[in-house]
Amino acid sequence: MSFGIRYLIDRLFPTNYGPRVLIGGLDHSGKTTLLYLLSLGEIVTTIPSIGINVETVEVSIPSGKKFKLTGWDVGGGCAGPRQMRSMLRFYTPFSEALVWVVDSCDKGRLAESVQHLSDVLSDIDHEQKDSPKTIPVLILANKGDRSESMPLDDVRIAFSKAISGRLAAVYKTKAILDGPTGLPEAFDWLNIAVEISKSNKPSEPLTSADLPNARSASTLAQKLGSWLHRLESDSSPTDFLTQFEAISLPAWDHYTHIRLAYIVLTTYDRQQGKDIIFTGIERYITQSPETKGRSFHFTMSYFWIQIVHFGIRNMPPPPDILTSEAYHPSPDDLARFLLINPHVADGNLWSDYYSKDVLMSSKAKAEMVLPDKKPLPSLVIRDAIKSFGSK
Ligand SMILES: Nc1nc2c(ncn2[C@@H]2O[C@H](COP(=O)(O)OP(=O)(O)OP(=O)(O)O)[C@@H](O)[C@H]2O)c(=O)[nH]1
Ligand SMILES: [Mg+2]
Repeated sequence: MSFGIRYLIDRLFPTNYGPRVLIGGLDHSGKTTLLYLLSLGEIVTTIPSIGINVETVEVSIPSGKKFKLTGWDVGGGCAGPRQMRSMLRFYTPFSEALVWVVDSCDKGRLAESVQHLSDVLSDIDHEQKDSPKTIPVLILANKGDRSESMPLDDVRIAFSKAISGRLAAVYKTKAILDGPTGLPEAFDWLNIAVEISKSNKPSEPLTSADLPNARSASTLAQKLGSWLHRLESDSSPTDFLTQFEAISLPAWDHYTHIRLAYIVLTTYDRQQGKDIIFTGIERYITQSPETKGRSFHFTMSYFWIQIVHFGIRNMPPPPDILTSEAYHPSPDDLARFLLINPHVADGNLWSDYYSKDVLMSSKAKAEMVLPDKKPLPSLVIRDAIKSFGSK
């Protein structure tokens, strides 16, 4: 079986549920809050997003219509701007629009936000150098409810050069419940802009050859692409577990560890899954000739189990499933998991949480040691949504 990433994304996130809209912007600008305000009509308590929050939402626009879209909120908090830029670059060819969220109260970071958007747009131009620049860009000057927010014109002026010559607009928004949010007007514009841009889009579907190439793409985007390709021809989850049991997996690398954690944690509950992974990895390392010289690392294994566990919890149900309660990602859903949690392909993700000295200590190898840089995630946004019980 061979198919391009475009085909995969079209299958897993079909556009008959509305255009795919990427939501970017600096950390803490309000991307996740806005996405869930559109999705639930509620203000949820957010945490800095690690991966990507994907929700299909319907925005009531002033023309009386509903604009249905799938929002891809690319977290800027934990992965950092460099990763976010690479992720936006990876997903843009499959998206119909870019929403850029700005904290209009943070004058000190306005120039950074402008620079970051300019970088993202120049990446997009580079990726699409043979086709017109048609992706609409909606800039949301967010947090407009606060008295210290900058006037809309200041934000417009700051971004004017970055968006010059593009299909772009700047709107003021606020994630508040008592009063207008500015979102219907902003998305009314986006709805029209997407229609306009469609008429200019190349109609040829992209193939795997359209993936960012090895030289130009950043490491994380490259890895994600290569993992998705590898998965196409990989064994079934059942065969994979049999090979794991028989100490005969074709490789013992980061991809294999993540696939193992994903398959086991979607097959068994977390506690049972954790025990199976711990015991299995220790046995594998002791018995396999491929893992000679390696030793079992307790904290590292625990760290990845946690990250995969949270990634699974953060997976939205496919749009044709109405209640999130009924959705349990299956062991076959790894491609979907990876597209929403690309950060798991970053083998150095642990360094956001642990210093090298702490993680590589003999204590951390032998037993669970807590992170010294920042705590492991303890809640994902979808847990908060479930607590609303409104979906
Ligand atoms: N007053 C006010 N606060 C807001 C608004 N939008 C978001 N916030 C707050 O800003 C903080 C950050 O919001 P998030 O939605 O988590 O920001 P984010 O852009 O998703 O951040 P990362 O996931 O780190 O990239 C939260 O405390 C929100 O409650 C707004 O319009 N007004
Ligand atoms: Mg977020």
